[in-house]
Amino acid sequence: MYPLLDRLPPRARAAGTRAIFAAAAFLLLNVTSSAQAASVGYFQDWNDADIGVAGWTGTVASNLTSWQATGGNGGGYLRTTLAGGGGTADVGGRALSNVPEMTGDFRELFWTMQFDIRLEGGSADAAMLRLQGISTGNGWVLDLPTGLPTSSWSSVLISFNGNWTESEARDNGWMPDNEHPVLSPNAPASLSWEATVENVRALAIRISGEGEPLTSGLDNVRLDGTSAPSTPIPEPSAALLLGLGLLGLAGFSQRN
Ligand SMILES: [Ca+2]
Repeated sequence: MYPLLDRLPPRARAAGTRAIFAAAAFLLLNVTSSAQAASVGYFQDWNDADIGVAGWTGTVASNLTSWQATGGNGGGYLRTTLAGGGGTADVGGRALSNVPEMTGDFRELFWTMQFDIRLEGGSADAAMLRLQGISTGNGWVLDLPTGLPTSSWSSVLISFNGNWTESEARDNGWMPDNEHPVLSPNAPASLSWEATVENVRALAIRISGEGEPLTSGLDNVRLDGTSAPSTPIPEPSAALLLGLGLLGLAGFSQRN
């Protein structure tokens, strides 16, 4: 059935079989590597002893972050307090220059962000995820899908695509600061979506509300970026079939 191999002397036939195995392995390896996605990841649970705020701070002097060793959704957590009441409090805010996984060029990747959040003092009228553009600090916000945090921990999962156009971002609930009902009174004109994701300065989880002090907790923050679904992935089926076929041929030859 495989006349070329069958006509060879036994040693040459064995060498040919080994070569077929090597070719098949090479093809299969290439299929595996081409299917692997580029990715970045960040996780913080504030559980390590004395980890502190781990690079997260507020955005104004009266907006304080502190590490709490217990009371989180497992172990420690990050507490943010806005002294002075009223106004707004950012959890996380601008400290993210110390968290390189949350800054820089967000294009070309599909992002998921997860975190646990709760309100500990005051009353919140809005909670949002904010992408801050690098040139002005302005950016785009998304109201949190679970609504306002409560005294118990709420888990939030947000997905967004760095390849979105501005209209696609709007279709998915994002809006520039200066169009958000809570932020707009103090927000100058915002960057475009494209300019924001091109060079992100910080990811902020922001709670706005009233009461003194407005206090919130944050735990188990996870941000993952993987190859965006809209990015074409090399079609592996041809190489995969060829590799599997060669493996079958080599196995048949060995049995014979
Ligand atoms: Ca924790």
